[in-house]
Amino acid sequence: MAVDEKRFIQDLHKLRQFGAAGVGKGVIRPAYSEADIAARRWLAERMTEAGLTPHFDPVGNLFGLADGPSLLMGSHSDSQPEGGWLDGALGVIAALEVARSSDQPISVVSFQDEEGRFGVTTGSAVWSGGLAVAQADKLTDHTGETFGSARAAMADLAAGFVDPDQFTGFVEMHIEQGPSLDAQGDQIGVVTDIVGIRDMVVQFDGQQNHAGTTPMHLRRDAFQALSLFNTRLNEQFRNVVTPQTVWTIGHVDVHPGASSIVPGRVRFSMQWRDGDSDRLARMDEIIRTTAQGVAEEMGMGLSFGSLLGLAPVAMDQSLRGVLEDAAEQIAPGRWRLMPSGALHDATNVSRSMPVAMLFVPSIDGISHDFAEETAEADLIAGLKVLECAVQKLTSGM
Ligand code: HGY
Ligand code: MN
Ligand code: MN
Repeated sequence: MAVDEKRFIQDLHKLRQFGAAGVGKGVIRPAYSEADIAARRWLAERMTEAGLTPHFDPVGNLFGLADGPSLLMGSHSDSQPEGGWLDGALGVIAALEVARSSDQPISVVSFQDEEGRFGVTTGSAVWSGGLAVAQADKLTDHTGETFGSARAAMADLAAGFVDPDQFTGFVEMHIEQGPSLDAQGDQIGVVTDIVGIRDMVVQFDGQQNHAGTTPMHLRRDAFQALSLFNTRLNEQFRNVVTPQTVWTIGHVDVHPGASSIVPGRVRFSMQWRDGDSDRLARMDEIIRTTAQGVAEEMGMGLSFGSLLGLAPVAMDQSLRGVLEDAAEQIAPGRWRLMPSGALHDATNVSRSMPVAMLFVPSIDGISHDFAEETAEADLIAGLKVLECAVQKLTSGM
C-alpha cells in the first residue's frame, strides 16, 4: 500500500497546532510543556490507529511499537524555545505515515528533549545509555527547573524503558536546517556523518556596584569580562578552526540586569561543534585558558558548569547505501551525500544499532526560527524516498 501524501501533510499541520506561535508556521513546544505533552498524547492516538502499541518511557520518549523485530523510524516532537514546524516533527510524521502504509513491521519514535532544554538530545541520550537518569534529573534549564521535576509531568504516562534489541536499525528523516540543498537546487540529502558537539555554562563573578558612582578603572564588570573573553576567543580560534567549525554563545544571563547597576555576574552558554573530536578537545582547552586569563587580568571569579557533549558519528554504510539507491530512484540527479552540522537523536541511537539519515531542503537554510519552511513537493519527495528505502530494506527482512 502506498503512502498517503495528503494524510501525511495533514498530520504535519495538525501536529503544528500544538504550540502554534509567532508568524507563519512557528511553534513553541519545549520538552514537557503542556503543548509538548498534548502533542505526544495526540501522536500516541495516531500510533494506536496505525496498529502500533504506544509506549512512553520514564523520560517521556514515545514509541509506537510494532510486534516482533522491526525497523525503528522517527525523530523528536519537542521544539526550541522559538522553533519551526518541521524540526523533528517531519521525521516523526513521515515515520508514522510509512509505518501505517507499509505491510512490514515499522516502529515509530518521538524522542524527548532532543532540543536540549535540559541537556543535549537528552531523551535519546538516556534511552541509549549515554546518560544515567539520575544524572539527567539534575540537569537544569535556564530558569533553574530540573529535568527530574519537569519529567514528573508525564509520570502518569511513563512505563519502563523500551529494549533497543527489538529494532533492526534506525532511519531518521529531518530538514537540513542549513543552506546547502536549497542553494544547490537539490531535493534530498543522504547524510554521511553527524558532527560532534560540546556545551557548557561559564560564569564570571565580579562586583555588583552603582553605575553612576563607580569609576571605570575600579569596576569589576562581569559583562566586560565576557566581552573581552569573546574577542580573545575568536582570535585564539583562528588557527584551530576550519570553515565547518562553529561556536555559539547563545544564552547570556547578566545579573542583576538593571541599567543602573554594574553587573556583578554573567552566566553564559558556550557551545561548539566540529566533525573532528581532537579539534573539539583543542577548542575546549582554548576556551578554558582564555577564560582563566581574562579572570586573572580583571580580578574575576570563574566557574565552569558540567561539560555536555557527543562525539562525531558516521552513518551505517549499508543502511546509508539503501537510502542512496532510494534517493536515485525517486530524485535522480537531485540528491547529494552530505554531513550534518545539526545534532540528531541518530547520534545516540547509533550506540545500540545501525543508523542512517535523510535530509530535505530548508528554504534559505533557516531553522530554529518561526520562519523555517520546506517546499511541500520536497517534503513528499523525502517521504517517497523513505518509503522506497523501507521497501528495499524490509523485503529482505
Ligand atoms: O541544535 C541542534 O543541532 C538540534 O537542532 N537540536
Ligand atoms: Mn531536530
Ligand atoms: Mn533543532
